[in-house]
Amino acid sequence: MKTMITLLFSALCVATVSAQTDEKDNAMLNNGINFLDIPYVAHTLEVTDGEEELIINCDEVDCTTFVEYTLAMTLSPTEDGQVAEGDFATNLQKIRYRDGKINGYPSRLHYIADWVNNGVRNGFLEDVTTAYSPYTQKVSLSYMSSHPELYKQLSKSPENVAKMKEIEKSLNGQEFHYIPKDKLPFNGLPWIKNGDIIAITTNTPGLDVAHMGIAFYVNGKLSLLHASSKEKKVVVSKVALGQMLQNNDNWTGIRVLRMKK
Ligand code: 2YP
Repeated sequence: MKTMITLLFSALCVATVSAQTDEKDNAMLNNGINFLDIPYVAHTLEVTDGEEELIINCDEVDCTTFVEYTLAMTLSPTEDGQVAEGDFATNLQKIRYRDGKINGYPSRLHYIADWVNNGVRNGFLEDVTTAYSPYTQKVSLSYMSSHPELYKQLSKSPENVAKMKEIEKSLNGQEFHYIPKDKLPFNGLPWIKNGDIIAITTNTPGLDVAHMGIAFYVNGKLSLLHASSKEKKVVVSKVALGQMLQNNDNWTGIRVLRMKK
């Protein structure tokens, strides 16, 4: 399979890690903070009409690509705190594609349940929720195969829809641990750390996760550093993550994932 790499490298993808928080050692958070005010743009991975390829565009992000670029940067440090460009692309491909192999649109990890399984399987993510929260949800995915019109590569390819159906089927029935929204204090929990990846679970039929971001304690409040579709850029939430969940009837809780070196 041709695995062309389209590098829309912007300086940001390889920006140095500037310690902007009191957590000098928290590279995930520091790298994420470098994205503040970067515009929120949807569908930046759907810009090519041909074969699926690795797109790198750190100048326009959505909630998922923001987390992916931040994670890829943090997995690719050089000794002097720079980001190694080659490693960045390699690690991004490992994060975004099943077992790091690009093989058409369905090989991209569209559902976060699949994206988390892949990170755990390949040793660069751990699901810390499992150890600390007894609450579980069963995966029941059908959103993409039942809304092909919302996805360019599905609306014109019954073959891709069929492949997405198989992927949904392979994931369905799996259980994951989460924190229900009414169990998440606004000042957070001792085991949720700055820089942790937050996946917000949803009751939208056929979907597991509706939004993603990075944990950031601000004045003792667990806030969310995220690419906001409302504010059209990367921001630190003004309200606590717990309040964000209360404000959205379709949001049911959170999964907490942590980068593993
Ligand atoms: C993902 O949506 C897409 C991927 O196809 C895409 O829509 C799905 C099931 N997957 O490669 C990826 C990057 O663009 O985005 C995300 C979307 O959140 C958006 C981007 C956001 O809040 O900014 C992930 O799935 C994370 O939460 C859900 C959400 N999708 C929907 O709510 C349909």
